[in-house]
Amino acid sequence: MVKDKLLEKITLRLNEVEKLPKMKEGSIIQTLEENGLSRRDFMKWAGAMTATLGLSSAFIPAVSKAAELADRLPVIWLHMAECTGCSESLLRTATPSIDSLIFDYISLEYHETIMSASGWQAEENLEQAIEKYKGQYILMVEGGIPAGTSEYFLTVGPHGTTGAEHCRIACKNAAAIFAIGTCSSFGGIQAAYPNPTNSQALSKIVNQPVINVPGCPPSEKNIVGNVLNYILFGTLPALDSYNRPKWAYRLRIHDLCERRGRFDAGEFVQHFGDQGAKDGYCLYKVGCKGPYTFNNCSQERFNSHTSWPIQAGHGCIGCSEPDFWDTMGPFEEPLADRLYKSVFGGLGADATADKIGIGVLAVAGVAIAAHAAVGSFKKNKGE
Ligand code: FSX
Ligand code: SF4
Ligand code: F3S
Repeated sequence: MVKDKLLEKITLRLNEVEKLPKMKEGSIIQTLEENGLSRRDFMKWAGAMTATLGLSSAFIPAVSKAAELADRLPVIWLHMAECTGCSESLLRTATPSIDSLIFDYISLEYHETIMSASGWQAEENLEQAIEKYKGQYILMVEGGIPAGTSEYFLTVGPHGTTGAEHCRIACKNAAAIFAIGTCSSFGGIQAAYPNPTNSQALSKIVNQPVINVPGCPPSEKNIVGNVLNYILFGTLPALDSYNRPKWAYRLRIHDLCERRGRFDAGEFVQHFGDQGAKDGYCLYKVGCKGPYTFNNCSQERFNSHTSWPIQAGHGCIGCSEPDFWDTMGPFEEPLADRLYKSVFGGLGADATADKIGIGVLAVAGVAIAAHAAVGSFKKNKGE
C-alpha cells in the first residue's frame, strides 16, 4: 500500500520532470552504447542503484527512468578550497562506469574543472546559468569556504568575488543544494587545526538547507545517487544528524565491513606486512576508524567499483566524519580511550562496538575491546 502510493507519487514527479526541455542531444542509452555498454548493463546498474537508494525492486523502472531524465535538471558545480578529488573521482577513469557516464549526461551547466571557458567568460557563464535556470538548478559545491574576516583568502574569477559570496549568490536560486565532499560538508582539511583560513562548511555560509555528501572523496554512487534521488522525489531525502542522506550514511563502515568476522573472532593485524595483514585480518589495531565512521564504502567502492580502503589493506581513516583530520588521528593507531563523538553522541559508536572493550581500554590502556583481549588470549595460548 505504502509502496503503491510512493510509486504513484514518483510516477507523477517523473512525468513532470519529463515535460522539462531536454538539454542534451541523444539519450543515456546511446551514450552508454557508444561506450560499449548495453541496455542490459544499464538495467543491471539500475537494479543496484535502486537497492543503494533503499528502494525495493518494484522501483527499478522508476530509477532507470530517472537516469534517462538526468539531462532535464541543470547542475551548477562550484569549486571552493579543495583538491578537486571529488570531481576527479567521478570523472577521471579509464573505463567510465555507468555512474560517471550518467554524470556526463547530466546537464552540467557550469563546472570549472571540465568547462573550457575561463576568466570573464566563465564568470558570465555562471551568471547566465543562474539567471536562466532560476529556482530549477541543482547546486553542488565542492571545497571548504574561508569565512568571516578571512573570506578574502579565496577569491574566484576576475572580479575578485569571494568564494563565500559565490556560494551565497548561487544558493539563493537553487532548487536543491548539495555539499559534495567532506571539505564542503564539514570544512575538511582546510579547517583542520589551526584552520588558518577559517574554512567552514557550506551550511555555515548560507541559511538554506544543505544536504551533506561527505567523503574525501565521496564515491561516484553517492554523488550520482543524490541527483537521482532528487529527480525521483523532488524533496530532501531522510537525513541523519549531520545532514547526510540516510540511504548512504546510515550504517557504520564496521557494520558492513568484509573483515568484520575477523574482528569478532579477535583476529587482528598487529603490524602492516605481518601474516595477519596477508590473511586479511581486521585492521583495528593498525588504526582502522571503521567503528566510528558512517558510510557505504564497502558496498559502493571506488574507481568504477574496483576497491575501497579496507579491501586495499589500510584501515578507514574516518573521512566522512566531521573534523576527522583532528579527531581521528594518528591514522595508523587506534583511538584507544580517546572517544569519538559520533552521530549517536557521546559513547554511541563505541557503545555499539563493544562496551566492555571501552572499559578495558580506559582501565588498562590497551588498544582494543574485549574482542582483542580474547584474540590475544587465544593467540598466547596457541603459542
Ligand atoms: Fe579533495 Fe573535494 Fe577531499 Fe575535499 O573532496 S577529496 S580535499 S573532501 O573537497 O576534492
Ligand atoms: Fe573492518 Fe575496521 Fe571494523 Fe576491522 S575495525 S572490522 S577492518 S571496519
Ligand atoms: Fe573514507 Fe573510510 Fe570510506 S576513509 S573512503 S569512509 S573506508
